[in-house]
Amino acid sequence: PQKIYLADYTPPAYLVRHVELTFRLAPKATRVIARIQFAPNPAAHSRDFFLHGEKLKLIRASIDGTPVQPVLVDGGLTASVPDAPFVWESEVEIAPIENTALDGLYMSNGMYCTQCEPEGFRRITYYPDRPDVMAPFDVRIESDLPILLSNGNPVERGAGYAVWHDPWPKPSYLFALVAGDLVAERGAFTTMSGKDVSLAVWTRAADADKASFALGALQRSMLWDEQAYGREYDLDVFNIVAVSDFNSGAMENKGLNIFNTAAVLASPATATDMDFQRVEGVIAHEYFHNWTGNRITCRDWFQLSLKEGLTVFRDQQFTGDLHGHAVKRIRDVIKLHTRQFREDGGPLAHNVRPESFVEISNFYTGTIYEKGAEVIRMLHRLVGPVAYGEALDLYFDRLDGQAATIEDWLQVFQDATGRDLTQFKRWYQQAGTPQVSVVKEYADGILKLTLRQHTPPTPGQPDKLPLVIPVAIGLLDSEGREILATQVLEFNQPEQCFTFSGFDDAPIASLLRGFSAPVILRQENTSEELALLLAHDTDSFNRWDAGQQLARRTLAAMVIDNAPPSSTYLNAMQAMLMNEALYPALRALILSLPSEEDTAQNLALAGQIPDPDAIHAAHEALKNHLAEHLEAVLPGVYAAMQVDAPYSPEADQAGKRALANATLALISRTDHGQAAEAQYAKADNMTLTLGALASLLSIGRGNSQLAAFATHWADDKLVIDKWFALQVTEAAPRRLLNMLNRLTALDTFDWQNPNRFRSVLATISANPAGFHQADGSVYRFVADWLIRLDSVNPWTASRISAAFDGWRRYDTGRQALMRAQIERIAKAPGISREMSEMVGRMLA
Ligand code: B3K
Ligand code: ZN
Repeated sequence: PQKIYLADYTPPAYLVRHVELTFRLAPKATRVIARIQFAPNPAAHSRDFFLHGEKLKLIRASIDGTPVQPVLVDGGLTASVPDAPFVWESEVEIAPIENTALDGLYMSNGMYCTQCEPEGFRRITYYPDRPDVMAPFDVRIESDLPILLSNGNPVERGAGYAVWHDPWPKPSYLFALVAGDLVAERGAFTTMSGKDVSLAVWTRAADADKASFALGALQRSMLWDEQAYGREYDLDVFNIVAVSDFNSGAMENKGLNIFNTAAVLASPATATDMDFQRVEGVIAHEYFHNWTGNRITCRDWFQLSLKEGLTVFRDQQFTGDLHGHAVKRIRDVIKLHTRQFREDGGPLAHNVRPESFVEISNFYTGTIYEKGAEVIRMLHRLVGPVAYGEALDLYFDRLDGQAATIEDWLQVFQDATGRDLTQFKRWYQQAGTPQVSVVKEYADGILKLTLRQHTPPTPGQPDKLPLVIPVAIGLLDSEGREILATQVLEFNQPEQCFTFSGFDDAPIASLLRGFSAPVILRQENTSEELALLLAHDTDSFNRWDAGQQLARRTLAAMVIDNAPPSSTYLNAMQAMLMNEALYPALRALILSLPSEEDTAQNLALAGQIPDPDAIHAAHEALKNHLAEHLEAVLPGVYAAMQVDAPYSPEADQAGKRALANATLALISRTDHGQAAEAQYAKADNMTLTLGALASLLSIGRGNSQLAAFATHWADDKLVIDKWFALQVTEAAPRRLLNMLNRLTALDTFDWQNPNRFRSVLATISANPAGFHQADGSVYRFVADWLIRLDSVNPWTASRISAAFDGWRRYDTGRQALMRAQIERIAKAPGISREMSEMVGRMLA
């Protein structure tokens, strides 16, 4: 397959001044009539006229009203056109009902909907389907379905048709259309300049009771973006539609966001606290794209992080502002560690701004999203919030209505702050997670920290240059009192010393506070120092991190040396758990062990070959030790976390439930599930129900509850997704294959639905010891299903294939077994371009 290079970018030959689309909807034969005003682009290097098009049946085409016979070529068409503005008209036929890839215009449960990002619009009509071609759209939808929606503002509604007008020039990837039998949860928002906006969240009638939270989240997002970024909404309406067949979480189409039901529907009975928070976060994220993504878009797909990194950073700020920054930061860093660090350390590592790709759809990754957000967070920290705000104002002023690049983004920061960002830019150009080692020396009242940075080689990038790494640091005395408040060291050399003076005693350094840079910090702290940081650091993030480091150490020693768990760790956990000054959500996070994936990464970093069985055994053993060590105190903490008030997803209550569930998981290890059974029986919300069920399954019980749960929720797909996923995560590793075979044989395993497929297949990596069964049986199972799904839905299949990206980390036996499966996928007949790029990179 053909690779595309950033360096080969050329401006479009023709610009589009206006687009008019008419849709005559029919499941098997939808007609799309496009009338497009083209004009030669003065900045273009060529006059070649090329329109993308895939899986389209061309009925007719004309230029300035004269019928033409375009030349159909691979991936589109060409035609000879005037060297002056002209009108292109075409009519094509497509079959939404046959579109199982869920890319372009497709049908899901009787409803038409679209997904165009990144390159789905070319499956709707012939068009220059690239983000730097922006145009206003007028859309007419003809259908007897009751609800007909598109981008922009409604213009006209008559029997069997609706007309929409989107005045804001947009790239084709932001086009959207929905037609179906839907009901609305309606609301309103008055913008800061006094404009009234009608809001609606559209669902199937059966889900009407699960839309009000999303509507509120939208209103909170609109207000926050005005207050925090001065960004006002720019249309008369804002529509959100829930669809159950959807490849990703949601899509920011202008004025018409389309959401996976999983990222928009929520009610206390069916959604967990984490689901509520996810819904709010995704609603915010998509809404924030209206400015960072839509008004200012990407010049080309290499710049994807320009909109995604920034918008993730914005949604992180939003959630932090609303519900507390420390907990949000910890959760984000956990995700970064498990998803992005793993990617960055393996064959799929790539730059935040890639320089080449075969299929851009393979780059909706932790690196583009989460590392991209980390890079902006570092910039924010380096320049400070005030300068950041000025730079963003300049960004919106200067680039509104344009398709921009990472260079444009960095330039506004240079212009607003006078700072030279040449070295900082390497964060966009260099893959891999930097490792920072710290040597501390103390003498005569002076603390000297020597920092060294090193980024390991990644595919195609053997040598790395030093990065600008903001290291937030504070110092504590031996009693745990803060003697130096947070300051930021700018660490930009391969090796650099920083000194601090005026101490009576050796201070304890709290480094990388708030996780100030996406690096792996290697420091030789004693366990006592970590325990002190855990107990006293003023930085909540580093308290959590100190607990994780203690856990990592004890887990590593348990795996490698069969050591008993460290009593420092167990005692520190007890003290922490009993500390009522620490809010429950934080205690729950500190009490939770790092994931088995984290332990595997950690061992690999230490030069060990991770043994998934030994890692699993150590995690189980440590949980059992914790359960015994804390046996006397757990019930008291658990009891104190019971909430009497009616359910609310707010942080206070959610934090209590998080700690209730975390303590329940440990209590279940010594009480044979009694407390969990009781919690299950009386729970009136999904958080406690699922927490109880997870506890029961993790100790090999809960079968009757599981059966009752399935019956009770049989009609709710999202809840049944949880039922599938929970059994996969909690299965004993040796029983996983049986479980997988059983689950995928059920009638309810509707494998063409991405959520259902993921609930089983993408959840397997949350059970690493199960996935890595030494006989390779689960590898084979996953590969079989990936090959099967790839033939109908390459996007979702190729995402999940990343489950194999760690294959080189393991013993030669497992390596060979995994490699064999990756090769089998590569050779499977008819494999998609998406999948073939993924497996190719993994084998390279
Ligand atoms: N921009 C979309 C990504 C859709 C990818 C689909 N192939 C969602 C988001 O990041 O907001
Ligand atoms: Zn996004």
